[in-house]
Amino acid sequence: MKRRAFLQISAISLAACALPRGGQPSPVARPRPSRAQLDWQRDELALFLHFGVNTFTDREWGDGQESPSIFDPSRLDARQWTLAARRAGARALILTAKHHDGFCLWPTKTTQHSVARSPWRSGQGDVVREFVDACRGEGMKAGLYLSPWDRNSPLYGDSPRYNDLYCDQLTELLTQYGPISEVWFDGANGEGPNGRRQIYDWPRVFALVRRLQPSAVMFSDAGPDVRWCGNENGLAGDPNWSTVDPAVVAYPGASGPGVTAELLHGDPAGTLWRPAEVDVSIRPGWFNHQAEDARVRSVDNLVNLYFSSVGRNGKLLLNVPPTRGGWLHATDVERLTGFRERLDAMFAHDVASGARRTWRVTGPRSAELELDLGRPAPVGIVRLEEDVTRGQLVGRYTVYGANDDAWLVVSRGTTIGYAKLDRFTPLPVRRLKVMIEDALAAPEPVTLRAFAGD
Ligand code: FUL
Repeated sequence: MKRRAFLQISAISLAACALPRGGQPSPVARPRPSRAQLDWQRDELALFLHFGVNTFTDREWGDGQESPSIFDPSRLDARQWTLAARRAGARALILTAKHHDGFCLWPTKTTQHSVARSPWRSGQGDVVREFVDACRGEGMKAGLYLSPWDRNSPLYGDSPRYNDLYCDQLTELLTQYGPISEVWFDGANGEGPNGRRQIYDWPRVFALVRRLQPSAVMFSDAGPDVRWCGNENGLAGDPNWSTVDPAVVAYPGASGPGVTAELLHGDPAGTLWRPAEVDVSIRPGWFNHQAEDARVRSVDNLVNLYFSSVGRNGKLLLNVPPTRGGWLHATDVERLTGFRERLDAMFAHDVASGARRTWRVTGPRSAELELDLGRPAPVGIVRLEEDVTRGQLVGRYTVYGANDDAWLVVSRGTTIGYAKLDRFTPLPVRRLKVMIEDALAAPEPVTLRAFAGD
């Protein structure tokens, strides 16, 4: 278990500050996504870039004692990262500006433990700058990870002073590099050099990000905007509600009964919109290790990840770590390209696009959508969607297909939300029907797309 408990400063004040920009829903109003949450989810795929001193020491967690002199990528090429991201069909990238070892990839004024003390670009380089410039050049969104746990800082564990330093680092990152689309607060934590645990001031941190980058979403176990899905295996929950009860995961790193279930499944009665982000690596580790070059996920495996994340109402954050040279490994790039080609082929032709659609309300919490395709077509994948701008309602459904007469069950499911993908043995159908058997309230019309599958 990589995640360890953060200490909270005040769960109550955090819950208060964690309200979405849309405001607190009244008991009758359904939680709905903010503009930023909606845009974030519609991007479907973002690439994660773990890069830093661990890349050079071959470790996953540095201890903060690494010399900046080891950071020396021979041919760092952030354009190659963003081109690969484009080929993968991603619309955003997130870079580890600082991991737990405390080494800063930008020339910060807050510590000497940074690229400014490295031989790379004679100490004049700035990885964050090259990263955001490359993102903008390619029309991609840029996000940043700033580890709260800092194993280098002598102030870590001296809570007020470290909180000041952490906020200063955030301020640099969020004021000097233009729009930042996502700020990622990792959940790992440890003891400071003085033997005391750091008590984070989350309300202050969240308020600072909101003020400096009002359009950014913030990720952590406890949001406030998007939540961790509860595992690093690429699996969103089933069911997966985009709403949560903020009291169950009241602050980042919270542990206790129900936390994992809440992260995985959300809560249909939850009062806040906080959709799940599914972070997973293309390799066994988060950082690049040459020894893992033959263990890069296959195209099939990546496609499965898409189904178990985006296809379960989540957003996929796929980690592709740069090498010591400072570029993405050819194998990783080849898999990313193959992944997108496979998805593009799979979803190229919606056989239900011209279908006649009939929507029937069948009860206070049930309804059905029937599609007449006009002629038989092979179907092996269905993509269901709710209009999440109006919230999330569906809790149980069954999809049927019929060729001549009898309806056959092709898939059953729980939640739908932004997207639900079901795969089954392809069969020829002329009609399709989705029966919504249980919803939180009167169901709103859903969308059904159908594809042949492979
Ligand atoms: C974890 C960290 O400890 C890993 O190193 C990695 O950054 C992952 C995304 O989050 O909590």
